[in-house]
Amino acid sequence: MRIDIVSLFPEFVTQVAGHGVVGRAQERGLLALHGWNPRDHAEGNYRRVDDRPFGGGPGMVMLIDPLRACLAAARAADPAPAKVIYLSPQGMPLTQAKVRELAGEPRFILLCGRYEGIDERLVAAEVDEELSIGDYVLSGGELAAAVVVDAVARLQEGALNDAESAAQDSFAADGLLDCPHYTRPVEHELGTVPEVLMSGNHAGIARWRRQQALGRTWQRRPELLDEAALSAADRKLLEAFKAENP
Ligand code: 9D3
Repeated sequence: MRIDIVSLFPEFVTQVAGHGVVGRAQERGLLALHGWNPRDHAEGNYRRVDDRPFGGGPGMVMLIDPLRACLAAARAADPAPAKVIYLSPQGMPLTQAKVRELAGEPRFILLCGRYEGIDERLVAAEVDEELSIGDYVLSGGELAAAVVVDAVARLQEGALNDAESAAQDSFAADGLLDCPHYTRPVEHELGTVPEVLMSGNHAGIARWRRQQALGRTWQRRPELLDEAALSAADRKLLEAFKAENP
């Protein structure tokens, strides 16, 4: 998959994506990132990329033309058609379902705004989708773009190790929070490890983990349970958890 990043700080995104799973995906040829800077497509000695908002008010707005030229250059670098995704606080919230959808595309372009945002005419003419990563204020779209790249890269076939893939299968798929994890030592000043995890009873361990996942989701993110497809066995485990943790 190919992802083009249009940003005043494209290296910011490509650098973040140089480490860990995403870096490995690039080394394995599963992901190619390309940064594009609208400043390189701006005219004049000052290479302006922004101007004051019509109607007044604080902040600056990104100019249409440098962004349009930059998007055209990014598009032309590869013959495959590419959706343009604008990261903005006004976008629909990014979800794992959206991440899965994007992970199946051969390529797409991430458009990052700075200042107050982008001239709305450029958005109307060039943007296919607008995405937010949550209800808090960032200084620009770059961190959000890095989030999209990370989440999408790890879903590319072969990006995760076997162990990482197995963990992905059992949990992330069903929309529940994860169970708690423990490692050595068994006895520690901060406490001991739940008995069941050392029992060797694999069915018992699986049941405990499922119950913890259900219970913690109920405690911390009850709205996620509305969307989760719970079996009759899940409901019993959750009721037992509730009884023990009122
Ligand atoms: C209320 C006036 N502005 C804040 C001083 C609005 C505003 C403009 C630009 C708020 C944030 C931004 C920059 N943010 C993004 O480009 C952004 C973002 C975010 O801030 N939160 C969550 N997801 C995203 S995706 C892009």
